[in-house]
Amino acid sequence: MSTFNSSIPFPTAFVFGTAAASAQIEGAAFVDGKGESIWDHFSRIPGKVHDGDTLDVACDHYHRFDEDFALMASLGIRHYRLSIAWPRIYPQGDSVLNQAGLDFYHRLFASMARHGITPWVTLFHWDLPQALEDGGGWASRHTVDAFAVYARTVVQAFSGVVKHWITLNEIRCFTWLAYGIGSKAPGRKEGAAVVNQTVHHALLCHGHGVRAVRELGGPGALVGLTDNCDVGVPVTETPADIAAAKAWFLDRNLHILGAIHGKGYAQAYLEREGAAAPKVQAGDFDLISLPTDFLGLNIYTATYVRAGRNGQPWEALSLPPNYPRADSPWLNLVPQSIYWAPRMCHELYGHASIFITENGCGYNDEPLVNGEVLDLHRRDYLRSHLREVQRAIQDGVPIDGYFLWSFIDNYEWEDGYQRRFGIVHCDYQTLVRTPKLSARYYAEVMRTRTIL
Ligand code: GCO
Repeated sequence: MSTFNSSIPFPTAFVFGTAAASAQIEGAAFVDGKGESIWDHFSRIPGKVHDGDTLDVACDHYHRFDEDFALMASLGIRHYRLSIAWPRIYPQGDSVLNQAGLDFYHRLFASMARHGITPWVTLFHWDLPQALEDGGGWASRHTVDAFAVYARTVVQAFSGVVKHWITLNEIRCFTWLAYGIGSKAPGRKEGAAVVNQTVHHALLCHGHGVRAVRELGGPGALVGLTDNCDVGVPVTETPADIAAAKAWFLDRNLHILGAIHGKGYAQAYLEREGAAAPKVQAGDFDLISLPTDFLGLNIYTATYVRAGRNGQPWEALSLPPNYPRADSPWLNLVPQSIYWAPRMCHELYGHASIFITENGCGYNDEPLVNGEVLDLHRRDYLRSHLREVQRAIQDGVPIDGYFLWSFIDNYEWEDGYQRRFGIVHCDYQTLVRTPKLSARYYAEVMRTRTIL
């Protein structure tokens, strides 16, 4: 292992940015012809979302994007990852195009350009048109055909304006958590065969997204997937624990990362799933395994893994109840996650360009006191993770950028507005934005390209 020196600046070309997603910040849920999304629908079912919070207003970014980009620019944020709301473009999923939806994003990208901010655009960040869900949602192959139409429309409309495309955000969350566990919209609780099929359909959409960018994205357009892989961190950074964590990583990610890098599903995955394995049609993997330009990783947490005993290849450890975590119960604090996930992707799949497309932490109740939010916990999270990013770069892992989640407090899915991930505070009554201490801290890191 290298001796790591955190005072070395980040490379000049390293991209610092922030991220958010359409459904979580835009509001204007039924404005200018936008169709209902599965989250608009799900949030109205009693008991599904904390306090029954809806996406109707959110941060009202739809009407305030100019103000938001001015604030971003004032903080020195030059790159912003956003997503396009599919139901604004095709309110019913496919069929009828809503020009007002495209016009909105034209205005938004023009404002970003005026403020000197580069867009990184995710085609799908969970807000599926409800009309498609009514026809079977991600369990139906019709959704794949609809996505292909949507992706081509959007990429063509913004070619020349958008150069960085992300096909899908976190397949696990909108398939397994949404169709298996049921905690996310549409809240279905299906068996393994259906869930595996939703993943397969998502992988096909990823392929359609890549193809759309290649054919219609214009010169220099880049495309990749954003994945929230399961991350294994070796308990000790010794060859035995590293090998165990790597073997665990490979196994846990066979169905998504393994699939996009293969010519079919891995034998180990097919054997494990048996009769529940996805149904694959001829030619599917020609799409799924199309080469991409970068890999996006959303990294928040990890599982500790050590060398196995009694002939086992690994041992994944459970955490003690008082292990430190953010207020999101799943967000155990493991900064080494952001070192090991990119390193393993680089070593196992040969990625030459990796972007951290999300990293951040959620806490409740971050009150404004004398005009300030002293979110020192977030500053510490950010700093400890950036140190691991830098360590990875110094060890030769090709991490080319980092997007902090999130620019502003927003709708945290089933946790509603209770959980705040922003470096900018949003007062949901007045919609006033106030940069937190973490925003000032990050601004200085970006300005000096050094961990302070
Ligand atoms: C995700 C999504 C974001 C979340 C963020 C915090 O990772 O779940 O990409 O939309 O808001 O990650 O949970």
